[in-house]
Amino acid sequence: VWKEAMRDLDTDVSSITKSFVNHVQTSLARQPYNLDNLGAYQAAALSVRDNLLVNWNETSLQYTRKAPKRAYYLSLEFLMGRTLDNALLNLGLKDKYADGVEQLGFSMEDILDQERDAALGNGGLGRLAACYLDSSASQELPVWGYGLRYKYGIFQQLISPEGNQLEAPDPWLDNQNPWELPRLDVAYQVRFYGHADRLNDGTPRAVWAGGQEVLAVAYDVMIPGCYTKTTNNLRLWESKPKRGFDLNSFNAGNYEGAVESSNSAAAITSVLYPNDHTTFGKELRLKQQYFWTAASLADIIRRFKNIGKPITEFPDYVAIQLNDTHPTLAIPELMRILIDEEDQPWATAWQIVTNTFFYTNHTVLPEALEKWPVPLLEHLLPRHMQIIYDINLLFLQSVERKFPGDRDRLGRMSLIEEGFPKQVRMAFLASIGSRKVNGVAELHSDLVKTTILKDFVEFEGISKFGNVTNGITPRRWLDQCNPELSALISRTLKVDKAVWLKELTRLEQLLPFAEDAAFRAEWAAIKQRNKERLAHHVQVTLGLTINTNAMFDVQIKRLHEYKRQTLNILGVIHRYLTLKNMSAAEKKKVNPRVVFFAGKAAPAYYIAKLPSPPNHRQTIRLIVNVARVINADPDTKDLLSLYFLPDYSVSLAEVLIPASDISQHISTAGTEASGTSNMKFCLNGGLLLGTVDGANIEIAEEVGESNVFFFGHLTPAVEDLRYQHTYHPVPIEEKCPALAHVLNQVSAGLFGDADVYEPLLNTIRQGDHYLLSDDFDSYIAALAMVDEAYLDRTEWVKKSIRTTAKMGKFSSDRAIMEYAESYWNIEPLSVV
Ligand code: 26W
Repeated sequence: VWKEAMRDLDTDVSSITKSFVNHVQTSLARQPYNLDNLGAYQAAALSVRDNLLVNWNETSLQYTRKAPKRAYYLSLEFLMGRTLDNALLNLGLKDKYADGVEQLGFSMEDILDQERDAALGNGGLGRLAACYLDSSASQELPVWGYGLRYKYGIFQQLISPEGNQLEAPDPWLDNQNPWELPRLDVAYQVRFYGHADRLNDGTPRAVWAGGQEVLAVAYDVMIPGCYTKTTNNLRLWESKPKRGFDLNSFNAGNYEGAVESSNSAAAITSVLYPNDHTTFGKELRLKQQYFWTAASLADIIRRFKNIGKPITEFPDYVAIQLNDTHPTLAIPELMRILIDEEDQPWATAWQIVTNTFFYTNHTVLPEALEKWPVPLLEHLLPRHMQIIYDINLLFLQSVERKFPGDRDRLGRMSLIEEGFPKQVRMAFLASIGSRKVNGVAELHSDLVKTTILKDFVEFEGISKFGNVTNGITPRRWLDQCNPELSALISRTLKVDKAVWLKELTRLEQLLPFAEDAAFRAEWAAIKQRNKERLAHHVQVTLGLTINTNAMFDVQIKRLHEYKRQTLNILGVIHRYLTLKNMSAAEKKKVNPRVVFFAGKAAPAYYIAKLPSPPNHRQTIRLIVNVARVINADPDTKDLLSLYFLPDYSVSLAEVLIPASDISQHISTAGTEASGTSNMKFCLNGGLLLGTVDGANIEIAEEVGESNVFFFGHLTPAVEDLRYQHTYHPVPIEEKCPALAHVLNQVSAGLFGDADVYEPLLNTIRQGDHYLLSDDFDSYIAALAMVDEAYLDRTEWVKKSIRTTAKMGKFSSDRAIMEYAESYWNIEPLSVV
């Protein structure tokens, strides 16, 4: 009876409508006649979820039966975006569902638009984790993600009329989340505070007791692979008080106190920290990190123990990837479990640990390198602090043996940084506790090896340190966001998308079609329709009318000084001033340009607590006010307009990226570890204007330098230039008159609010850490080359086609297979 009842779900259109209506009537308890789009979305999602669950169960069963080595991706951020469209496409059911809902009187597009983004991440690091989950499932790899189920994701950004960023909470769970399964039966206790007492019985054991215990409860999110049954799991932890409230206080009549403790437990997973590239040192953030790593490890160990192998074989069955240093506490936590609970000798435990973990670094910016104050760690996690001290002692002894008497080196390499207070250097702990360490693009990995981890390379040998260039999933970032281009590619390659979406280097076969005029016309027409789709979106959401005959020039990413949105806006002002001085005849030769910005800046309440608050909030304000002036100027507005689109998100990126002619990736050389949106634009046939930085370099290697627009100083020059700025400053009027003129116009109040911008402008006039004054002239020259190239539209479209054709390398399938083969040593497992 079971067998008969358990056959796969039916996926013909009539079964789909039946399942939809069934969910409307039962799961949602609603009447078909008053069902709105939101209800329809929920019913469609629940129906699709039924399909995912069947595959998800089957996948889990296979993993349990075959007990392959598995990998776990620990990330404090998963920037998933919307799920319904992606799930439909990966299941190959989009057309049928579109048919089904239409028969019921709904439009697929409207239904998809009801979904809120799952925005449990800040930017690049979180979206990379989401792409890697998609690729793991699509490549049939036994990989699970572990993260936190934040009640509030990244804040919603509003822009006030004056151009100030305002932040509002992101209550993404308010409408219920059909994509998660609460697993109230999967729960672990996590301890904080208390005291740790060494047993001193000849073993390294200690007992950690007292303090506060919090419950971690699992929520599972299904991760469907593309055209495969494999459906992996993303397990997110929610914090809960161990008891509903504190019984002692309750009995003593202290009702408020009783609820307070329950609030403090729930607070752990209440909100995603909106910090990107800046450490904050907040106790609650450290609590999040430990809560999540402890629950994840407990879960992984429990699963391993079910196989019935001795604990020494742990690394033969488990690989754990640390996504940046955020989960580094997993290293002392696994040591604690092995020593205090499994009674292993120190050396055995350390052997297991250093064969289990892998660490990816995502940035070399000093302000982003995590350090935790020793007193805070001692208070919150006393046993872990002991273990970190022990690791450090043994480690420094081995350094001393290799480099006798080199005290400077010991100081540099110590896990503990001297100072008031002392701090634990998490990147060092992650490095020595891992089997391998990698950066995320060739240049960045070289910088990791020659700067922040130089001493560690000298000590442990170069072979431990590698590179895995980032990738993006072509499912979301081409097939889903640009369906017309996807269809054109399938028609042209004469192969189903199921094939090329999983073997992206096949795009190379598009190259000869760059010479085919009919193909170029189709290619260009699709870009044009994507521009109109974006214009329509902006019209509907913001009430603004955009000139779709213009070149679309896009910079979308977190606001940060090193990403140099300021360089871009100053370039726009330069263009505006140049246009203002042009004769009517000269203007005739100019191609119209629309410049788009989007991105969130770190919130004010958070910035205010930093030692030297960065100015990117002023950059937003400048962009908005420049837009106000330029877009209203009858002399220029047909040739240049500017938009700051509020509340950048994965979903907004899906509309912006396919519409771009040129996108900007203009970080100071050596500062952007990789960048991944650069890959997304190029995959969609947008050309790249950028510095010789991060993955831009490898993109140019693939597509050819003639198809990208490079400018600016190179990484080796940066240090010297900064030295010049500090010790031999040259007034900006002398060094870069064009830039000086632009700055002076802003200071003079051309865009209002003159004094508001002074601090921002002064960072360029004095110090200029990110070298805007060094790169401005070559930036303007590169922009002119873009203009020039765009005038020859045939050649431009050829470049666009060639760019897409050569993007195969940047599929996250390639990247995840590199991790699987060269790092984790895991293999694909087919679920049939
Ligand atoms: C603790 C404060 C903090 C928070 C987040 C420091 C650093 C981070 C992240 C590691 C920042 C980040 O997202 N880095 C980006 O990672 C992407 C994926 O590898 C790269 O493509 C980007 O270049 C890099 O900036």
